[in-house]
Amino acid sequence: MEEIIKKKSGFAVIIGRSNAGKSTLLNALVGTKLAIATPKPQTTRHVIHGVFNDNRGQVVFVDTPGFLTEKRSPLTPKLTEKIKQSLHGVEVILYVVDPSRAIGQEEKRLISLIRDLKLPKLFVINKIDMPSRELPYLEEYRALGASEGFTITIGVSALKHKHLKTLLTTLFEHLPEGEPIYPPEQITNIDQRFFISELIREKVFHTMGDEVPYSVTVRVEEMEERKDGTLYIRAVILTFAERYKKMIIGAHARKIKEVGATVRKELELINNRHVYVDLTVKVDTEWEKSFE
Ligand SMILES: Nc1nc2c(ncn2[C@@H]2O[C@H](COP(=O)(O)OP(=O)(O)OP(=O)(O)O)[C@@H](O)[C@H]2O)c(=O)[nH]1
Ligand SMILES: [Mg+2]
Repeated sequence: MEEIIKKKSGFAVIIGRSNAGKSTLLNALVGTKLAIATPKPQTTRHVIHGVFNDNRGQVVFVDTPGFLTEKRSPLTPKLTEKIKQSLHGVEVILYVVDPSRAIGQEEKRLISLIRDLKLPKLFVINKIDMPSRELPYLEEYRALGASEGFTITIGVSALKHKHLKTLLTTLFEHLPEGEPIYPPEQITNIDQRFFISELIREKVFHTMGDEVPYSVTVRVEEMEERKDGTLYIRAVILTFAERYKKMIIGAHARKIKEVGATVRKELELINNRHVYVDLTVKVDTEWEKSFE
């Protein structure tokens, strides 16, 4: 009789301070861009699932907002709540750290959030592709991982896809046997409209650099497939002050055109069809309060 090898499955939540590279890691592990990544803190605002399948089974990676103690906006407590909720019902914790930054209170508070959870906890030191002179805290992080009772410490580069296979192997070792959670053809919980609004937000950050506030949100108001096959998208970028609106639009609408063009190019590559992106910028002081 043929031996039946039981497959494994489970949720692996990715947590860490803002900017540690969690979303970059999710995308790299799943092999598709699902979550946007920018140098801005608190880029991720929603819990995003990314599914990995192979003959060993299925891992559902859960990307979470970055942990930030500094209260920058009404969003911070809401995002912290999302992080806490995302820790329920998971099988493994991937705790991601950035060794180019000092450990600090924030790290300690985040670790204390997971200290009592009886789960395998992988201490993932990201960004090891950076030159060693830019990683002065590497040894301190290794010591932290060891002293805090993490199951194992792994150094990776999400950006350069280094040691991700090792990470996956370790993960599967710590997952229970089980049936897949998502059907094989589905790789995420997010829909196209949400992804497009996130992509626009990412390009706003990339185009603006440091001058734009991180407090920008995007609403896709119309998404339609035209008869000629073109995907037509109309979206509004919301920000909270007139001066930021001006900045996002730019002189002679240069900035906003650049955002539109990069979004269009990326969507055309993904969808393999013509895309038309119509963007406007509006001032809305209230959106953060109604954020859920
Ligand atoms: N050099 C290097 N940079 C990385 C790596 N992973 C992520 N980054 C960069 O770090 C920045 C933050 O990456 P994100 O993936 O957005 O980080 P995050 O933890 O999801 O951030 P939040 O969603 O704000 O919490 C981006 O500029 C990434 O390009 C890595 O392995 N090496
Ligand atoms: Mg993120």
